[in-house]
Amino acid sequence: MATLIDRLNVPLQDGARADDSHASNARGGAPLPNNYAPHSSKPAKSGWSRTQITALMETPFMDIILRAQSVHRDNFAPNQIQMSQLLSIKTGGCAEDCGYCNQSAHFDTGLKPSKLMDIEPVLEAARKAKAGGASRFCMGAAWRSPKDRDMDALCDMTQQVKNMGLETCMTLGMLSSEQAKRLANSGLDYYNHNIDTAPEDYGRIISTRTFEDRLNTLGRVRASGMKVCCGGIVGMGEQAEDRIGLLQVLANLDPAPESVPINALVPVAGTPLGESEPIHPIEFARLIAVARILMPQSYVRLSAGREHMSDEAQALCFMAGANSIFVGETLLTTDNPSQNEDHALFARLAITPEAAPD
Ligand code: SAM
Ligand code: DTB
Ligand code: SF4
Repeated sequence: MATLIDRLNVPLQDGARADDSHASNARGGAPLPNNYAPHSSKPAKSGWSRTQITALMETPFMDIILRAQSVHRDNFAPNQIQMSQLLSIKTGGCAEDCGYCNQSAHFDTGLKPSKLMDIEPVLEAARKAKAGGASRFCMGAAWRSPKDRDMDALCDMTQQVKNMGLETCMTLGMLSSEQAKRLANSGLDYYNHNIDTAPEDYGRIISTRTFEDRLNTLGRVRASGMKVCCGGIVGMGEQAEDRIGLLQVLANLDPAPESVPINALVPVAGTPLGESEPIHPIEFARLIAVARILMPQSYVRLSAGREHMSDEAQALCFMAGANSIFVGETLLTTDNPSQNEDHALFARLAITPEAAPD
């Protein structure tokens, strides 16, 4: 049986260096057109060592941002951002005790729990999301794992949202292989399942499941043929080494997740982590830059936390290679910038939303 470290694909020796030579190939000249080929043909690299990632995290800020922007331009249209919209299809009352989450039944946050939504209001929300410019619709449920009795409704939602011409994503907790296959067959493009923090830090945040539980579901999602959306949260009182550990696991998943949400904790009163020291915007942009360099072909999403970020901080994250955001006034249960604010920011930066793939 493979050990956890085998399955993480983490090299045990720092000598096994990934070839990242293309990353320092800075582009000069005119800005690239927005129809620039979205993905470079170069294979994604993995096998990043802790020493390498630490060196990137300690690189002077201007140097790391320039390098990340260069990697970004080698792989993506530089002035396009993918827009995803979330909907909480089942809110609160969750059996897990994730210390950051206001939807856990373990903490008193005043959130009103509700059961799984009927299909029609979900489709209505998806129509609005599409009209607002989102190309992906992400449905989230506050579950440890879905019940088999809910699978028909979830597959039906997926199929009908997909038929609207939107990319589909769900985040429902742990999945069995059978559940993953059913969702894949119904047209689910992405499954979101975050590892949240470094393996060494996991027990501080969550006690009701293990890091390995998370990796097992990610393996089942990958085996089902769906694309993997997997990231983490910072600003939870973690150490600098934990941020490195988080990035190392993400970058060494083989293949790397197609979508990597980097969340700044949205602190909620009543949760154990609600009083955590927020991450400094410069440190957040640095983390995005290193994620971009480690996972050149992945969409890196500037996820939760934009509500409390200045336009300048968000622009810095885009400069660092973030090329996806959540749009709409609500994430799952907490506030996100309004459509007007995002339109104004995009106009100021001459950024355009990326269209859904055909
Ligand atoms: N219950 C499922 C699960 O945990 O996978 C799906 C829903 S859960 C809310 C989805 C993700 O949202 C979590 O994995 C976590 O990374 C993120 N999240 C939850 N609360 C957050 C918060 N207050 N701030 C930032 N991210 C948060
Ligand atoms: C992800 O990484 N962030 C999103 C999505 N995946 C599911 C969720 C953010 C939740 C923020 C807290 C809330 O709104 O409830
Ligand atoms: Fe439940 Fe997901 Fe919140 Fe954890 S993050 S308490 S699993 S809804």
